[in-house]
This record gives sequence, C-alpha cells and structure tokens, in this order.
Amino acid sequence: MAYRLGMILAALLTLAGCGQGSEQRQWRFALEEIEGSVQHAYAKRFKELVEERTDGKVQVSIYPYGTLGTSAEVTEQVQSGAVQFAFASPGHLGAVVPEAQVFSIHFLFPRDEAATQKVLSSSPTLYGELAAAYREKGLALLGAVQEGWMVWTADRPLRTPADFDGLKIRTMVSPLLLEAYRAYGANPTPMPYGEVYSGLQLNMIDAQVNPVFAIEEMSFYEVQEAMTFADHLPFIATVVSNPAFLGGLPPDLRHLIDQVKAELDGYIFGLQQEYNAKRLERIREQGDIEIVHLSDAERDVFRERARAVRERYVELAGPRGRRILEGLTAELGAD
Ligand code: 6CS
Repeated sequence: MAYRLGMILAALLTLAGCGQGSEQRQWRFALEEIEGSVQHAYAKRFKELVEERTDGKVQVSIYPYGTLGTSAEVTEQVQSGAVQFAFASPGHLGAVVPEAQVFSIHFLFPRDEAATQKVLSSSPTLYGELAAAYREKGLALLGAVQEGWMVWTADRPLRTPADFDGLKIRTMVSPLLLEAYRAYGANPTPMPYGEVYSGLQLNMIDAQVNPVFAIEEMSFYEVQEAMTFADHLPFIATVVSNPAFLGGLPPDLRHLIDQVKAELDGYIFGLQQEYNAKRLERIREQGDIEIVHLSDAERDVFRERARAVRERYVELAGPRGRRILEGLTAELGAD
C-alpha cells in the first residue's frame, strides 16, 4: 500500500515538473470555456510560447471546459496543485475570494476597452491588494483578461428595469452578481456554465448574460429572442496559478511565465475584439434574433440603479475591498 502511494506521489510530482533533477516538465492549463473560445486561444498561445522557449523541456496540456469539471472544481484543482494554471472568472471565484467581485460591478469600467486593458495589465491595486486576497485563498493572481462586453440575452429586449421585472436571468455564482440583477428587479438564478443552454431550452431560466463569442459558441442565441447591449460590464477573467508551484520553479522558468503573460496581454486583447465582431456577424447571418443597443439615456437608468451595489461590494469584501474599489476607480479614471 505504502509502495503504491509512493509510486502515485512520484508520478504526480514528475507530472507537475517538480521531480528532483527531472528535465521534462508537464504543466496543466485548465479552462472555463470550450475549444475555440477566447480562453482557449490564450492557452494555446501560452503553450506555443512556453514550449518554444524551453525547447520542449516544458510541455503544456490544455484542458477545455468540461474535461476537469466546473469553474469551482477547476479552482480547487489549482489550490491543491493538481493543475498549475487556470482561468478563474470572478463571476465564479467571487464566492471564494469576495474581493474579486470588483470585476462584477456594473458601470465601473469605461467604454474604452483599451483604457481598461492598460489598467488590467499593470494595475498596482490588482497586483497588490487583490493579489494578496487571492494568495490568502491559495491562489497566485497572474493576469486579468478582457473577453468582451457582457450582453443580455432574453425572450425580449431589456431596455428598462421594468423589462427585468421577475426575469429569471442566469448568472455566475458570485453573490454580488445576484445583487446586481436584483437591483434591476430581476430574479437572478446562479448555475454552472454547462447547464445554461438546457436551462434556457427547458424554460428553467428566461435570460442569461455573456460576451458575444460565448453566446455564439454555446448556441445560446438559438434559444433566445433578443440580445441587448448595455455596455454595463466587460467580461474579465483572471489567470491563476498555484503559489507553491510558482515558488518552486527555477528563476528562468518563473521569469518566462511573467514574460509570456506580458506578451499575451496585447495578443488576447486584439483577438477577443476580432472574435466578438466576427461572431456577432455569424449570429446576425444565422438567426433571426433582435439586436438592441441601449441609448445613453437608457443606460443611465441602469447606471443609477447599479450605484447602490458598490456599497454591497464593500460590505461583502470588507476594508480591503473598499481600498481595492477606490484604487481601481482611480486607476480607471472612473467616477
Ligand atoms: O458564464 C459563465 O459561466 C462563463 N462565461 C464565459 C464567457 N467564460 C467562463 C465563465 O465560466
């Protein structure tokens, strides 16, 4: 028995690239999205760059959504060290790291995606105070990636809070997201990503919210009547790793990860814009879904309703959360 356990442990250490004197390393990168997604494009480029620059000494295996479990399960695998890298959307991770819900605050981020990108790449607040909150939960915060504006899909256009009245809108599981949609009068219903299509099809939910590329690749548009663009929130996912794994790496590999992350920031920013634009075209061509963009006056009504939710964020995330919100607000030049 002890022998078998020893064999398993040795195999796992070698797989993670921690074996004494082992030349070959195997890193696992788990996604919350399927093949063809923004996260998949990011991980594929990460794999290419890492394998190329280590002359193949490090091999990266990519695990798309569904192969290792839900977002919550993937996060646990990073915490335990079974997986070395993963995407962790604050919409899910906020249930574990309340401070991460700053990424779920509506109308905080400017409409200029490039301005947000600059802050996400090098924010002292995010890589200082927020990273400390991640660390306390056994996660290393490596990066934050924009994946496009969140778009509401429903059985009707959602132009006013009255349109949200009692609407069963599926959200990710972070408590602040529920607060955000309750503020509009909706009846938010959290559920895992993989259950959204059938939830809509079986009328267990009436609506959902996601960036365009996801609405297309997950076929949500097939079972919805309207898409409403309010530009209320960009979808931002964080890239996480295991602190002990990172701490145990030789300096050259640790440096390589930072270098690759910096290069990927620019790469994925352009690519997500392309993905979202192309797939909106595909949705237009394939379906008869109504596409609505809110006017500034219509947005202002939602912005007003959303304001009080910032206080809820501070209640949920505490004094550090307040500092993160204030720091990020200043860095974004937001009000
Ligand atoms: O809605 C969700 O749960 C998911 N949406 C996207 C676009 N990425 C990951 C996340 O889990």
